[in-house]
Amino acid sequence: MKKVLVLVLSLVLVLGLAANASALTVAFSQIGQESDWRTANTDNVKAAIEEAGWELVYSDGQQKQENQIAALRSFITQGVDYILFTGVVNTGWEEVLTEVNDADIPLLLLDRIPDCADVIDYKVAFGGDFVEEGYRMVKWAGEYLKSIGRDEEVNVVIMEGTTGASAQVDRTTGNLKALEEYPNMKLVGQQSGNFTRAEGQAVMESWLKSIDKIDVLFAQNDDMALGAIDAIKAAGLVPGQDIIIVGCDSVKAAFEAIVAGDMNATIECTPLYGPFVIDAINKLEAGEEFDKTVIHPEEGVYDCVGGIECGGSVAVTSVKAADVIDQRQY
Ligand code: GYE
Repeated sequence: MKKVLVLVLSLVLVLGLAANASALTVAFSQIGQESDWRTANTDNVKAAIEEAGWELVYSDGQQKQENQIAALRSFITQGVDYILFTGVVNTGWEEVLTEVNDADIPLLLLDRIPDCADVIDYKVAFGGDFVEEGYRMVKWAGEYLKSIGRDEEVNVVIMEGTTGASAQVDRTTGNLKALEEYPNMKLVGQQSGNFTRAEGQAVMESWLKSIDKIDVLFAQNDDMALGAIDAIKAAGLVPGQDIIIVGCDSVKAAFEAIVAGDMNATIECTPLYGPFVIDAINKLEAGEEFDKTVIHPEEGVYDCVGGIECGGSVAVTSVKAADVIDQRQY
């Protein structure tokens, strides 16, 4: 009887130790929930961590840098094993990320890479090629206009994301680079809609009052495009026809708008970072080497017609949204 008891207790102890060794605590400082892309990104990373059996400490920054700084400091106090970080803007992180380094907590940068990345220590940075995405937005419209025989001068507006976020800075760079190749596109408005539907709608409302004629809207994310569509309809115009609308992200709501004829195209930017995070942490745990900077190759462009060649550094031909809408999960 005594022997059995000793055996059972030893087993409990061994299992307990094993469980403890694998139970990592992973903290995630996320920007907020400003868009469908962000929601998909949060859900995907959270689910992957939970599936791996690790503990998640999640903090929603509600679009405020000071909230994110406070969250990072609290992660340090809690002594978490890993920190995942996406910064709402590019600047102002050096002090707190140095504190993370001093606490010896491995840092993984997701999505937006802060300006101080060259002076702080991080294990891996994973993001999209935002310049390429911005380039494709304009190139798609330029080639689409050509394909429907519209070679007259057109007025275009750029609705930018959160000012100072790498997705805004780089998509703007890509937008302007491609505009140089299409002299028939005249830039008549450029303003931030903060990556949200509500601000996208408000910016479009004010443009429709102050600009005589808008032919093309480049919205640096789909949520702003969807907000703008509401404003265009409210002004008695037909979105997708009177104003050609190109978004970015390729969320399901944009596919639906394209299928409904309200929007014309959206550029892919994947939010699905979960598998990458798990792989990176497993490799770090095993002491394996891997690439420090991973830029995700953006795959698709989805639109109302299909067959438009609109790649920049990588060739890509658009696919009709109606043909793939059922496969889109988010
Ligand atoms: O496009 C937008 C989100 O940083 C790539 O942020 C991300 C962008 C995405 O709010 O919808």
